[in-house]
Amino acid sequence: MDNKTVFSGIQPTGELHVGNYFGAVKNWVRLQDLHRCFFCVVDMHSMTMPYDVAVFQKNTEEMFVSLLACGLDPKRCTVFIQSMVPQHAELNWILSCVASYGDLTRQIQFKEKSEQLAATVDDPTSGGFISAGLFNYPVLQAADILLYHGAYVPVGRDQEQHLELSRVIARRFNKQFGRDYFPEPKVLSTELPKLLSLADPGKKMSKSLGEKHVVPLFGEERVIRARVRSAITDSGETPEGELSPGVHNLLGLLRACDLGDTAATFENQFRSGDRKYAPLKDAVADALVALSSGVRARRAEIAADRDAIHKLMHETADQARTVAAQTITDVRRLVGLPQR
Ligand code: AQP
Repeated sequence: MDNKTVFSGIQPTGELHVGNYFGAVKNWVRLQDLHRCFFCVVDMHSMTMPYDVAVFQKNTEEMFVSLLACGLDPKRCTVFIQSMVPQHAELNWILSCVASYGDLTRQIQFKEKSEQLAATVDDPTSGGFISAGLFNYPVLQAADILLYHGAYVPVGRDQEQHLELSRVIARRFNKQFGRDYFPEPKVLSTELPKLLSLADPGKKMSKSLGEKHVVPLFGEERVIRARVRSAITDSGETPEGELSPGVHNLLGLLRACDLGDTAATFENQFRSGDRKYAPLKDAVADALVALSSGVRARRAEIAADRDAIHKLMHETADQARTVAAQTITDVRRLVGLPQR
């Protein structure tokens, strides 16, 4: 274990899908023995899109439990809920005054999500409303990371642009306030940094695309098998000797499930023109069902003791708050705010 800090977060916008798992969470489990790690359920980030209060509260707790079920161990890392550590919001404001408006306007996620919201103008609930919070999202993300002096941030490819902005913000803060106070955080990628939707391999697997586009990590066996069986494998345009994006995606899933030899055998068959889609889909479905049944059993065990979960949520937030409070004391001094 070295003294570098790892920070990463996940939104409680719904159930964990295998893209989240292979793009981020699997790496978190590995890293907890290598570095000082903070992993966070970023509930304040989820407030940037329209939501239902009761569902949101339930999802936040469920995401906390799901991360424990995936193998995050509170004895080896700090796994906590963002809004229970108020220093995230405080540093967010201070860094909002360091981040550039122009940089924020160039963030692809803001463009995509605001377009998505603008298209809901006829929806009586959302009415096309786009919050300032959605625009400011990457600043809060920079605050999350820098509050713990995060040096490494294990995320999927979709977050790389935000991470670059966190680096710019850290650099500008250091320059403006005359010290190398914050490290410039670096991305740590997994072997599967961008899992594509099985239903549309032209797009990233993403909850907001709709149910059929995701394979839920804790899904029931029949759901997982049905989603894999209906995966788009070939549009009939793949030249001899090449792999279609759908097949490439399924092979990536096999490799991520530690079945590299099986993936290599299928790859050779496909490249030689022997394109048998059903056995490939069966192999992927079997691997995902095996993964899912293990974490499902573990989640059920943890979820059975709600009092223990609530106690743990408070204990881990206390640990995070101790570190965060020290950073805020330093930052307030550096930027010229009075000490409390
Ligand atoms: N398809 C993916 N492949 C690899 N990594 C992915 N991640 C997300 N999708 C993929 C990574 O998962 C972590 C948590 O991401 P998040 O909290 O931003 O999750 P999300 O935004 O809820 O994921 P979705 O499904 O894409 O949601 P929507 O549709 O709401 O945006 C991050 O490290 C992310 O990179």
